[in-house]
Amino acid sequence: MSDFLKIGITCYPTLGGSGVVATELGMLLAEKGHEVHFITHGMPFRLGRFVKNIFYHEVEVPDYHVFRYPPYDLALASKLAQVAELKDLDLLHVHYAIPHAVCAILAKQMVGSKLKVVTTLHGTDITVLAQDQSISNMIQYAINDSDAVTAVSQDLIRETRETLDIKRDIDLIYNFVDKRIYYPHDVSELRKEFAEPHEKILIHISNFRPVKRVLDVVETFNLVNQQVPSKLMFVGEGPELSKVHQRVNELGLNDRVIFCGKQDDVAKVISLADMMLLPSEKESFGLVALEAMSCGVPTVGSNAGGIPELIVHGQTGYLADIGDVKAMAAYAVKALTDPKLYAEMKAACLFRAHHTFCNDYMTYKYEEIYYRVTGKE
Ligand code: U5P
Repeated sequence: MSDFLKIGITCYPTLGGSGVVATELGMLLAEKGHEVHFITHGMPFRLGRFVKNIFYHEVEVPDYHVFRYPPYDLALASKLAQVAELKDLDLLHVHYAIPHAVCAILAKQMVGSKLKVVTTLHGTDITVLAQDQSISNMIQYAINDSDAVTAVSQDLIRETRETLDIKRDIDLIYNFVDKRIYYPHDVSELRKEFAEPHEKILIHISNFRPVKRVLDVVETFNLVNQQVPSKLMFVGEGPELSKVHQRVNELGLNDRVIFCGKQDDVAKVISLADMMLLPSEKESFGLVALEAMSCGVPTVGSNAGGIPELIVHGQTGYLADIGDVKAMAAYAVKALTDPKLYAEMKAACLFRAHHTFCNDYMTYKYEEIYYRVTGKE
């Protein structure tokens, strides 16, 4: 592979696994010499710094009084076509079918078929939107008419095929983390601010939406704390946060639970912890569990969606049925009270994250798809 490509990337720029992975992929592709154009409605979270080969084009949405709803989708399609022509892009890699793949297909129709469209499915557009009859035919069209489609877990591919009438191949490319950022940071001094030496630290990071089952995190922690003195760190914000505050209060755990709010330097925060809790009801991949794994922190999670593809039960963490907080707590206690087992799990986490979910390999897999659809070499 030698030709450098000109790649447009569109993602949701705010917090969330898809935007994080899209941004990291763009940065890795730019480092390899490709020209990467982010075309989004806001600066992607984590893009911030100036990097050679990376360009940012903001989508501005017209807001004339005649529009009852400002036409973001059309503004995006128009911008994608403009940037594709101006910069002679080879392809658009869009994260999420709705609306991004639809907009990219429209842009391709405006620019000409030389422009290719690669769509990555991250979950919500299948697990939530595709169930909605008012929009499912559009998602199906976007998937069937992209030049290539990837999904972040085998489970998501299965669900996509079960939910929609899909006639094409879908490539599996797991999410990844940059191992130069996600590794066990030395936080021994900082840790003293949060926990006594004999205490363990459990952590949960999410957008606190109902699917994350954040109250299960509290219940699991409560059971663990009764056997192993511990602290719980919550990172992120979202709709269920107030319920968490209330439950923590009811259980008298205020001095044991730390609400960190949204954080940027997640690798450092995770390195403070001994165990990640991810009891989600639905999770197409579970990026925070991989981030934890890459920092040498095992996860106790639910047996939902793509989580079992990520966590090897008994080796890099434990899996329990959705809502089974007793089992989750028992697994956490088992690992936290057996230093030999814990050390083995930590080593297994680092090995699996840095080999199976290696950023170099996943970037290479995306490049392979780009070369396949463009016919370049
Ligand atoms: N995230 C942050 N800061 C926060 C909360 C979440 O950086 O305060 C990141 C996680 O580290 C992860 C993504 O990369 O957002 C959420 O992934 P997911 O839950 O959508 O899989």
